[in-house]
Amino acid sequence: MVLDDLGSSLRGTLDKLRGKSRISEEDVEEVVKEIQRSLLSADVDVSLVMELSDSIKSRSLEEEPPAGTPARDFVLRIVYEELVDLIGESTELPLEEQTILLAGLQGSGKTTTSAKMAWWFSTKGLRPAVIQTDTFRPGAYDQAKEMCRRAEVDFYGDPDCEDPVQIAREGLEATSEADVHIVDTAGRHALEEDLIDEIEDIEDVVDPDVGLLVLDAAIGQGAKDQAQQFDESVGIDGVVITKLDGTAKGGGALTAVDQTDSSIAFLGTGEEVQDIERFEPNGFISRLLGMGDLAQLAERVERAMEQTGVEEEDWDPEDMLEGQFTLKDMQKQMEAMNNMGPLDQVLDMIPGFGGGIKDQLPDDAMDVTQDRMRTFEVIMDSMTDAEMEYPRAVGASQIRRIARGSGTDEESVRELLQQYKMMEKTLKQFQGMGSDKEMQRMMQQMQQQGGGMGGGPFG
Ligand SMILES: Nc1nc2c(ncn2[C@@H]2O[C@H](COP(=O)(O)OP(=O)(O)O)[C@@H](O)[C@H]2O)c(=O)[nH]1
Ligand SMILES: [Mg+2]
Repeated sequence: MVLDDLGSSLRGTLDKLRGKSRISEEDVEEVVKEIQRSLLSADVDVSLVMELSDSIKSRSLEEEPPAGTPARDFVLRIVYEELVDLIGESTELPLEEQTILLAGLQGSGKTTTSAKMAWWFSTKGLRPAVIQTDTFRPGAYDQAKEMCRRAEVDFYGDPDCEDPVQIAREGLEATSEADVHIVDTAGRHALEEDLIDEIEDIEDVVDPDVGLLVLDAAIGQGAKDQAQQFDESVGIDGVVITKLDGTAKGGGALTAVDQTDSSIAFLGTGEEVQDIERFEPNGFISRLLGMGDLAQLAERVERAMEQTGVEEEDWDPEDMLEGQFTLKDMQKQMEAMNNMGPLDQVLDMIPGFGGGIKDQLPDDAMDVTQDRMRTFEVIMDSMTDAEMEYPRAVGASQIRRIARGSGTDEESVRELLQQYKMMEKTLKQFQGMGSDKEMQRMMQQMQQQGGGMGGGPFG
């Protein structure tokens, strides 16, 4: 995750302010130094880092914290606002007819992004089409076609044609019924003249409304030159940062955005067509600082529910809170969780759960959880309706039968029943989710003060 390091080191430093009501110059110095260190090691441009840390410092010392605000919350809020300010608004993309041209070096993620974006527009009720003009890389046609098949969106390409400009022209005609045209282009290993010529020619024919530059999060300082060059030749309205699920630092991409006066449109977080997020500065920075991202979480939950086919009337979370929690509920919940994507990404979106707590989990804790969920699913498939409804009545002979039927062992079945009991008990104890009271309180405060993090399912 971008600047992941910043999130955890900053939390560490800020924790030292816990319990203090006033901050000394020394405290501020320490926090600022930590921010500088993290940003620089994440490849963010030096002058940008200085600018940012200067304003955090002067604001922390000069501004008067609102009455009753602990020092830690006050500084965290300033850091949050300054980071949001640095990153700026997300690229404007009205939900209407438009043509989008994607540019970028080879391997940056253009083809993947074009299918992902098409999928994203289709979830907004528009009809997108991807036009593949890459005649340079062997296999580009098949790759794009396959991804568009998975995204269930219109696709145009011509493996027998060697002229990208002709493909672009014919593609626009062939997909005239679509609302949103996404034109994928070829890349090269480096910025070369023929790449620039080719993309300028395509641009002439396509006449895009929006030009997006696709940047791999792993790109360092080189991002700046690339962004400027593409900006001069086709005009860059926004940037897509890909591969944020990896270990890349992303600071180069942020620098590029700042220095070309563009903005971020989308984030790529995986290899599947659904692994895309519309960039939202508030949520992004909240997640970065370990404060969760309720808006994004709500969207994922909604999507997962749709995919799981869970209708609100047959699965009411309120019911669960009233103690009628059965194994069927747990099964649906697990299924929905699976559809939400990797657990560690989801946890980052829950206030008080990302960062802080997650940092303390062993690295493989998430995998184990996902493995266990798969085993549980197999076991539940072997249980009868009555057993699912009244798991507490399942006895030793039934456990034996279920273990045999599911090809697992009795130990795993017992584990499942244990897990169920734990969840049931927890649900009875808590009215709602998010146990970190302090975080909740802070989120509320930020919302009241216009932090704009939106409400969520647990709000
Ligand atoms: N993990 C991950 N891989 C990605 C992401 N976006 C693209 N990729 C992978 O990066 C590689 C290059 O992507 P591709 O779309 O072919 O790049 P292009 O050459 O710019 O069209 C492929 O293996 C993709 O699966 C992402 O957000 N996360
Ligand atoms: Mg490609």
